[in-house]
Amino acid sequence: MNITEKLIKSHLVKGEMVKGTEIGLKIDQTLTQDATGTMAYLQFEAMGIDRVKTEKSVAYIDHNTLQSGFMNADDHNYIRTVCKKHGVYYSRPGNGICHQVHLERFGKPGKTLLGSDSHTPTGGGIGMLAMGAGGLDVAVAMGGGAYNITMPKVIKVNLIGKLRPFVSAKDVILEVLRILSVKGGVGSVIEYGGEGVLSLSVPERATITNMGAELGATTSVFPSDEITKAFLKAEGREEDYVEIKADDDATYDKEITVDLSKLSPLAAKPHMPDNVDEVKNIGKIKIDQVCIGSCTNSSYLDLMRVAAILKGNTVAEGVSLTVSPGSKQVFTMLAENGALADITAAGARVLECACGPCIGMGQSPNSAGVSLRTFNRNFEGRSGTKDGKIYLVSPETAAVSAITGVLTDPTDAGFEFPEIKIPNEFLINDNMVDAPAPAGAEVEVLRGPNIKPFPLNENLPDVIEKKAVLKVGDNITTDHIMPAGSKILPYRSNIPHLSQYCFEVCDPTFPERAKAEGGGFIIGGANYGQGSSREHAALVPLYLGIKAVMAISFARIHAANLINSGIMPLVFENAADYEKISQNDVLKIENAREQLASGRITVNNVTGGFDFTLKADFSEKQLNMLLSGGLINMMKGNN
Ligand code: MIC
Ligand code: SF4
Repeated sequence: MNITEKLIKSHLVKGEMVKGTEIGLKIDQTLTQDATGTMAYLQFEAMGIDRVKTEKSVAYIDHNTLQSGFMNADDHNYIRTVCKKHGVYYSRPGNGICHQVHLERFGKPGKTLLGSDSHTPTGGGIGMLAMGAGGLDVAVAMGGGAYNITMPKVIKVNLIGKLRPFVSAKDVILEVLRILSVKGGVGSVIEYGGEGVLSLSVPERATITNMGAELGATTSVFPSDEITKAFLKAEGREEDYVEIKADDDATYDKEITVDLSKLSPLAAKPHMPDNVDEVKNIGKIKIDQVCIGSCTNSSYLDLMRVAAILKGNTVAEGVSLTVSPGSKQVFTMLAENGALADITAAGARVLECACGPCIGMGQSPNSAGVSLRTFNRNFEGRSGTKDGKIYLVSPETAAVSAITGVLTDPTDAGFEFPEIKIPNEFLINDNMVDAPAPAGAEVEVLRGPNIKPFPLNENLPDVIEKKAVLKVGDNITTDHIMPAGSKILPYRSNIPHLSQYCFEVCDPTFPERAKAEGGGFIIGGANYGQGSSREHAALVPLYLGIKAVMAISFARIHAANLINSGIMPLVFENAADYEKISQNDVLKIENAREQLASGRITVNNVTGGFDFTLKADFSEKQLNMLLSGGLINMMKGNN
């Protein structure tokens, strides 16, 4: 067996390990963050379960840390108290980004982790089966329920050779994205192997599994080996180590080889993470901003290299450099060993340990500004500046370029390569993680006025005749559907307010039009809903009356979120039909319930005067959810 199969086998509670069929997995650990957590805990409360049933559940506060109003602080108080009551550990604001902290302090090889954030696969860096999901699925897992996925294919990335100085883990995942594209991982787990694995430390492996989310993969995983053991030991958790490796005769559905020694510094150009080219080929373009940090590249190793490059230099005139350490552990270690002083002396603007600019919480670039970021996503508008040009690069490329003022290949810029080792002991201080109250203790849950009830759907009607209120193209991200950023993110627990911004990047008139039409259908291209796990990209369309999304294909987490909300994700049987439908066409589905159950839906385009068919390939549970108008309705027994 390969690693993926071993991890699935040891957690299988439903179905059989037959590719393409639905399986249920036992979830050992969960994590939430504050932008998806409020909704997840409201849903957990709605289930009426007293205490979480997982081995460890942790709530992190890392996204909504700009507090320009009462909203975020209210949400944090709610999450803090609801966690205390129900058995969830609470990582306070300032303690760091969920994925970085979870890797350092809580993740365990061989365990499953479900997180209400798409970059949860970071845990694959230590041999976990770590997956992103919508908040409702995480709530179910906290209540002891299984998590359902399609039994994935396994793609092996065979790493050979060793990285050259100034070429790093970010360049590895950018190369994999260049080869496989943002759709290339759909339905698959990306498993890393080969002798090259041995030259990569845990933080480097975690950079790679983290950004595997951009491949659309179910998750990514590395073996758990001596390097994992050394990392856990340095975190004071050697007892959490177990070895996990693929059998010698393990088989894979596909194999690709990446020769680490042949890689050069790469960059993902605007506006997609797979729009990858060599830094050298892109040329020395003038830059306005450099942002170093995010759950992809904010480890001790990353920031020590950055500090060494910056030491004794000055950030170029006209360039703004920000550095956000991934965790309190990283931040404190940099402060204690003096590296922080090298960073600030060079002129960097040091931000708190949080997502920050990655999710548009401040630091939007200037108009048409060029920003180099060590993050994982460069979708249009995500930075907060619609015409901002975001390039995703390694910390080494970012730091060197911040000094030169132009995009610079760090391998031949005359800098000395900083040899940084993973320390034998990290600085351990969990004083910012609050333990839950004992079971049965009286805890008052605080709820601010920003927390509004979440919308519920109705049973699927038998006849639906509505307009195609919006038609969009390929690779629509959840950042298009439900943007984030500093103005909108504070309203994650207020769906009516959020709804005003739905599809703002594509068509700001959409919310008003959808409301005026009493809802309707969305027509999408390939890979609809890629990117984040935010279930708000389903809850808001539900609030606006969307009944189905008809697309050429869907991203995994978003499709699951739509089903959980009772919105049908339907796939064109003949992709060419996508072209034939125009925005505002009236579409009619008759016998919707019966057709849905049959797995195939014929739709009449009333305006165009033709029929077309859609695949409705759902498991029994998914079918029930759609008929009932979503998971919560199904649990309540509505049908
Ligand atoms: C992201 O990187 O897009 C986020 C913000 O972390 C999201 C979660 C969210 O929208 O709250 C994700 O990756 O799932
Ligand atoms: Fe936060 Fe960015 Fe990571 Fe999402 S991708 S969890 S916003 S740092």
